[in-house]
Amino acid sequence: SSFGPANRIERSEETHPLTWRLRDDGQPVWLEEYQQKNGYAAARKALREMAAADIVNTVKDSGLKGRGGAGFPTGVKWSLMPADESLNIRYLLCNADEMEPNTWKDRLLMEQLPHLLIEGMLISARALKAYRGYIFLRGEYVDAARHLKRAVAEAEAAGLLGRNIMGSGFDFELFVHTGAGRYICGEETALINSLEGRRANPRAKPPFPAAVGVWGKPTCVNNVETLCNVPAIVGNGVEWYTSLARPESGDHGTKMMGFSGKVKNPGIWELPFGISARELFEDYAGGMRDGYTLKCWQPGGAGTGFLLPEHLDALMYSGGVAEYGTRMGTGLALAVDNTVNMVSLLRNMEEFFARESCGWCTPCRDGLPWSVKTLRALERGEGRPEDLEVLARIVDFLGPGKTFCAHAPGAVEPLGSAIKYFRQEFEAGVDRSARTRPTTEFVKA
Ligand code: L3W
Repeated sequence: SSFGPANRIERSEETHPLTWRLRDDGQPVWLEEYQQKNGYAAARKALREMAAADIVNTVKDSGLKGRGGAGFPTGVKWSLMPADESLNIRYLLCNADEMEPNTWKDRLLMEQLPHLLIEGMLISARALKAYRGYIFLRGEYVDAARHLKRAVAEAEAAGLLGRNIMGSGFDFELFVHTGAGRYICGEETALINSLEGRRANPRAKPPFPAAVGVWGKPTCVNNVETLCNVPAIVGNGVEWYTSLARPESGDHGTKMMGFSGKVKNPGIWELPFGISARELFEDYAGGMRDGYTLKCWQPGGAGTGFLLPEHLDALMYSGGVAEYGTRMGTGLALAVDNTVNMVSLLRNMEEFFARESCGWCTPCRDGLPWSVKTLRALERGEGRPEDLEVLARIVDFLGPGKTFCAHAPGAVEPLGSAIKYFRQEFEAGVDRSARTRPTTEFVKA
């Protein structure tokens, strides 16, 4: 189980809206147990007692923000769905293509609490007047697929999915769709293309999916963890929800946060927004294993920037991490230890990003392999004197706003920060006897 005994923390319904129903043995919570633990009570309230607009407003007031890495306000996204009821084909898509390196929070939720996601989708679908939903699941998540499919069947048999759910007159069909293992499918418009059976190239935005989504229809795409927040918000109310985060935090509710790398106790915990990264690292992850020291860390996935040990003062919420020049991302942090060479680490990361580029935009398609080639040369000690300048230009060329999607900006954020903090390690790979290449070679490549 992802939540091994070492990672067990006190959890209660009042403080842990996502994880309080987890079993200590790591086994999935099936329908009977989920209902014994108050499961589907929020859905009953939403379907029987609330108008769709009330649910949207409740989620808006809660301040819930997307948990996939970008943090866009969920209620705002929901209210962008067209109000015109005659457009009655609209879709709710759950983005469960979790493939961010070091990130496995959605996997844990789906494997162990499949009904929480189904309940979250049911309430959200009611709010959005979507009669059909898809969970677009990372292909490698075979246990999650098995558990979700069984849970969907349980829910259908119990009248919690399908026609006239709970006698409310609301119909909702839910499908589990497994992807074929591409990182880019997690980008929402690539996900839409893939679901339609097309190649997973991101589409230009706007139009946003709310206007033109899957099969051209209004579509809302939300991350697994985001949707899992909805039942508790609707069930327990906005006032309770907004009291969960630490007061200094600008984000509301709790977040699945974690640490991996050579820490004593790697794991994932549901924690209030606004705890410090130091608390996460020391109190939960237990600090570094004996014999290792912390060299640097990433707050939330491969696409977030590196920070130094002194930056552990950062508070884990979007504004708190932004103060240190990067993003909270998925909230699943990585500890890099003193034995790791940054050039090798970045070469490994950029190989991943280059391989996963869809190849549509030129800066991403050509820039990422070029960064890999340059990093490989530096790693061998055969770098050219101008290679740091080449990497700096790649970081600039692939930065925000220059490509259709966030893949390239995410790929160069760790590279730019690694060069900023560990420049000497990159410079050490330069062969000073090498001839300077003409700068035009970069442009031609
Ligand atoms: C309507 C507008 N909707 C934005 C919506 C947009 C999307 C959401 C976020 O990238 C990040 C990336 C990775 N009208 C809107 C609007 N929206 N403006 O808001 O959009 P955006 O463009 O800010 O980001 P994104 O393309 O969703 C996601 C980072 O996440 N990341 C990767 C995570 C990967 C996983 C995973 O594998 N599961 O979580 C980590 O940090 O770098 O920055 O819905 O439509 N004007």
